[in-house]
Amino acid sequence: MTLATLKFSAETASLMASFGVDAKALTGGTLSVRSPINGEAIAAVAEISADDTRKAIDAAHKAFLEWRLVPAPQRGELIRLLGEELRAAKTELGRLVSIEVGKITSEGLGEVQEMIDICDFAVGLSRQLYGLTIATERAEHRMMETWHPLGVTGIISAFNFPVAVWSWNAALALVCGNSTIWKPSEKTPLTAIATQAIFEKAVKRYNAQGGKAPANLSTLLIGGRDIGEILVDHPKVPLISATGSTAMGRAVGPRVAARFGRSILELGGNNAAIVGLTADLDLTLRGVAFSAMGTAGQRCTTLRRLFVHESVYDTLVPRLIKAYGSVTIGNPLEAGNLIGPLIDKGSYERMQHALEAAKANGGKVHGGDRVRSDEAAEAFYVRPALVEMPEQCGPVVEETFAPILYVIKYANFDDALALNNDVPQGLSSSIFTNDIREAEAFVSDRGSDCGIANVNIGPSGAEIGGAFGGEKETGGGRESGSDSWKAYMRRQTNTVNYGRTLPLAQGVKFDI
Ligand code: UN1
Repeated sequence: MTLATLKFSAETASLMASFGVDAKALTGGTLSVRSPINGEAIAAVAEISADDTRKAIDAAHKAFLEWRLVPAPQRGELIRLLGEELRAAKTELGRLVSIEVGKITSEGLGEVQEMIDICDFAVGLSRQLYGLTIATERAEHRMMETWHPLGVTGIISAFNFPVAVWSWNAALALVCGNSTIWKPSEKTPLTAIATQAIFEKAVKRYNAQGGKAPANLSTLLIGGRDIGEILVDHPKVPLISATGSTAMGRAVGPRVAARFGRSILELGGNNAAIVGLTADLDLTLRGVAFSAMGTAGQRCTTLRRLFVHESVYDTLVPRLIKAYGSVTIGNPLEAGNLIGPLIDKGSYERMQHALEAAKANGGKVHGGDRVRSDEAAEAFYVRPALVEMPEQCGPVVEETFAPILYVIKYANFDDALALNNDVPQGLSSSIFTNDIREAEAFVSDRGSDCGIANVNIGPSGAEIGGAFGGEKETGGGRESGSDSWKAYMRRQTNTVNYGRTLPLAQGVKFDI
C-alpha cells in the first residue's frame, strides 16, 4: 500500500468519537490539521479568540479558588480516575498520536503510557506533599514549612510529545491544588482535544462519586502565538510551564519574569554521548540507534552528537553507517517501520540546510536524503543522516530538530567531556563505557553539565520518576518526577509560639 492510498480522515473522526468528541468539532474551523504520514488534511478545528481566552483565564482562576479547598488526597482521586480513563483509551489515543505526529505505533502507545505513569506518580504524591519541621532557637515555638496551591498553571506544549508533556504538568499541578490552562502546538490540536475530552470523562466520574471538581479545572486553548502571549502576560497565571524551542523560551521567560511570574522552561537540547575505549559496542550500537534515529530525531532528548574514542571508531562507525543505511522508513503505523515522517516541510528544509552547513564545515554526510516523495508529495520522510565531522563546529553546536547525528573522533576522555559541555544547551547526555573511572567522572561535579547524564544508555527515553529538564539554554526547569512538584506550589514558613512569653530571634530585646 502506498502512502497516497492511505486515508485518515474517517478514522480520525471515529477515534475522536471514541473519546466523546463531537464530529462538529473537526470541521469548519480555521486551523487545518494534516497527518504528516501522507500530508492529508484530516480536520479543521476552531480557534479561540483573544476575548474568550481572557474569559477562560478568569474562569480557570475561579476554579482554582474552589479546587484548592479540596484535600490533596481527594484531588489525587481525580488523577487516579484520569489514569484509568487513559488506560481505557490507550490504544485509540496512541493511534491518534501516530496519525497526528507520525510516531511509530509503539512510540504513540509509549507516549500514552508516559501519561498513565505520571498519573500513578501524582496519585502517590497527593499524600506526600511534605513540608519540613525545622528546629527553632526559641523555647516553646515550632517552626515548619507548608506547601500551598499556587494558582492557574499555564501549560504550553510542543508537537513532538503532544500529550505526555501536558500530563507531566497537569497531573502534578492538579494534585497540588492548581487549575490548568493549556495551549498546545498548532500542529497537534486533535490529540489535545482528545485528551481534554478524556479528562472531562474523569471529572464526570469523580463528581458522580461525590467529588468536588469545579467547572473549568482544565481548559484547552486552541490558537496561535497571540493566544499563548495572553497566557504568558496574564497576572492571574502565576506559573507558566513552557516546552519548545530555545527561541520560544527566550520570548516567554523574560515576559513572565517581568510580571514576577514563575516559569518552568524545557527548551532545546543538543544531547551527546561519549563512547569510551572499553564500551560494549553491541549495546552502544543499539543505544545510539534508538536515541539518534528514534522518533525521527524529533525528541528534545534525541542524541545529536557522538564522540567516539579513536581506538573503537573504525569498528563502531562503519556498523552505525550500515544501520543507518538499512533502517526501515515509512508509514509509522505499519509494523516493521522504525522511522516515520518529519512533522512538516519546514522541518525537512531545516534538516537539509544543516546538512549543507555540515558539508561546508568539512563533514562527510551519510544518508539524509528524502525518501518516498513519489508516494506523497506533502509527506516528508528522510533517511536519517550520520555525519562524520572533523571537529565540533557550525551546525553541530545548534539543535536541528531532525535525525542528524554528528560523529567526532577523540583521543582523550577529558577532551570528550569538554566537548560534551561545550554547547549552549544542557538537557541530556550519556556515556558508553565499562571503565568505572570514566563513568563516575561523567556523573560527577566535574562531569556532564546537563540535567540528565546516563551511563550505558542513550540520552533519550527518560522515565517519569526522575526530574526532567536541563541547564543553560535548555531553560533550567524541571518537570515530572522527584520533587519537581514544588515548582507548582508556594512555600510558606510558619513559626508558632505556644508559650506565654515572646522571645525574639537573634536575642533581640524590645521590652515595652
Ligand atoms: C520531549 O522531547 O519534549 O525522555 C520530551 C524522553 C521522553 C520525553 C521527551 N520521556 O525522551
